[in-house]
Amino acid sequence: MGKRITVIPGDGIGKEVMDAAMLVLNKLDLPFDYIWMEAGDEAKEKYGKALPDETLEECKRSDAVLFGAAGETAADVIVRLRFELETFANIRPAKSFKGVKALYDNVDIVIVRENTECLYKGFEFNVADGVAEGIRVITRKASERIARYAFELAKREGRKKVTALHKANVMKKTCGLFRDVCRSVAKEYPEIEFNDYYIDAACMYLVMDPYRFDVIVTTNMFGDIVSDLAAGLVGGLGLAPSANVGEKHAIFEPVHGSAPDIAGKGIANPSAMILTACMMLRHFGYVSEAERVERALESVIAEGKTTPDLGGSLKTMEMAEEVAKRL
Ligand code: GGG
Repeated sequence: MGKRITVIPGDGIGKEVMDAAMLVLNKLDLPFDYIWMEAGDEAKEKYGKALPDETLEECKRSDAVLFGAAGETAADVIVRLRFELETFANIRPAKSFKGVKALYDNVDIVIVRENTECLYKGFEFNVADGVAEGIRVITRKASERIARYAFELAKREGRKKVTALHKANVMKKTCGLFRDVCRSVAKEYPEIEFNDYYIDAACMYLVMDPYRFDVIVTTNMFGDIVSDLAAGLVGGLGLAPSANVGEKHAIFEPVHGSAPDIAGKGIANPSAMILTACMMLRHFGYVSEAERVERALESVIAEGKTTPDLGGSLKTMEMAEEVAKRL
């Protein structure tokens, strides 16, 4: 069945990597209608709103959103979109690629980040001169939903272990609730090993011994931070895709932001965006198409035909063309 996909390139390198991913997607014979919409810093300049109403409406109408990056307006665009579309699970794989110089080989971790609450809810207030407060919201309902999602993902993907990350010794109420709910959901999945760590200790373990992790489940802000760390283990944000999934909607976005330091130079690594498009293909059941693109990208990377962040000398579109040529 045909799918309606809202494409939002956004800001900075978001536009560059989106063009690259579309070059690859257009090589496949897919029944997709792409509706290009605006959001982000530039949209705010133009329309006074980082997420214009027409863009939000189109996202709600679509079967999926393919998103590039937002700059300073990330909270008003991507974080808001996740709330509006109730995409409660943010899936962020960190996987090694042959030919990429990284701290470790054969890392294969999936981070399942709760996407609808925590400090990212945006409940922040200036309460007095020089005093700002933020409210951290953690609920049993959302914690149960994300914990169950993590275990179901582990089952579906044949993974063996789920690790919950929290800081329940300090944030006794919020993290305490999250940890307890994860422990209790774990009992429903005796076939899957479960443990939990404090987030700080987990960061050290990730750097020293990433092989002790398989599926990680954690709250919104910790998930954001730990997924950049995990991306760093396998070669950087240029290789880190993600999917935001809910009951009705899905948003696919690379983990990286708009990268103003390299925007406009044509050197952004398109891999994260291409892998993100593959997550969308899998979501719609186009598994063999996703595998074809992933194999093509893997061979391009293994041959060193990459952008400078991975040691190559290709431009963004040249790397995408290498992938497209192999399909
Ligand atoms: N750390 C990479 C980055 O800048 N990502 C964009 C961003 O901050 N997105 C907000 C989020 O993922 O919550």
